[in-house]
Amino acid sequence: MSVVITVAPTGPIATKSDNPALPTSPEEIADAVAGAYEAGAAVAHIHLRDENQRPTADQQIARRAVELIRDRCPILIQLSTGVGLTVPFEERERLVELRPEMATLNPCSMTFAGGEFRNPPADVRRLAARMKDLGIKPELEIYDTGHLDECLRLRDEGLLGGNLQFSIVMGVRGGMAATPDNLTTIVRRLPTDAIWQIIAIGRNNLQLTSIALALGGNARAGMEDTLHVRRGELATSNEQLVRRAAGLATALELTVADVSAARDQLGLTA
Ligand code: KMH
Ligand code: ZN
Repeated sequence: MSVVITVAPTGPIATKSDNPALPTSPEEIADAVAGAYEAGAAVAHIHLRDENQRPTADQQIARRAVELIRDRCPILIQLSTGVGLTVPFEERERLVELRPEMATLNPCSMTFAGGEFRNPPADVRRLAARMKDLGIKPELEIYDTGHLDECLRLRDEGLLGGNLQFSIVMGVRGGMAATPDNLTTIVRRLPTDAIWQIIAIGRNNLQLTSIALALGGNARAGMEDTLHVRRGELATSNEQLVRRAAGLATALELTVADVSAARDQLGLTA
């Protein structure tokens, strides 16, 4: 099976003062995604920002970004319904009405860096049901072992179907630390037909991504997860970070999935 690389070009937290190459406008995001697609990304995980770089679920901004990306390349679009810590769930969930191929589903509330990431059980269930109605593939973001159990509960309640797709998120303050031990513990507990990728935030990004690839996982790359291409050196583009992840896969003699292979692996209908 080939490795699906997801580019996460923006995220909800960093600003251009952290890295001037961070794309924040719909035009910059579409440019970054097109470059990442050329470098091997098959999926784009998208957060939007307003004109002050604040995270937003504004439908017009989101629609513009989606249209610009679709004009540039055939990459699969995964909208973040996490959006940002300050945006109410009721605004976040409306992003799925734009009918992306995929969208994130965060199963549990948690401390997130210095803030609170609110995902109340009833809201999560409403969003999961809507995504199921619309045929949007959920990207299940699990930051701890209990989050996996909650996803399995959602599946047992009939709110998730098909082969589940997990993002194992490590290195967020409030979630599990980015260690090999935590990664293997979670991977061992996944359903046998699950698809998974590593999201390794911060300084252990490269090491944990390498381990995940060797264990059979997919990879995420981009400035949402790390602003640096190596210690002390800021990344100059998302494309550069995707090339780095593709290079890791190639060094491990793994094939990088194109969009059609990614569709097959993720169980998306054409
Ligand atoms: N918005 C962050 C708090 C997602 O994309 O769904 C978490 C996040 C998850 O980025
Ligand atoms: Zn995100």
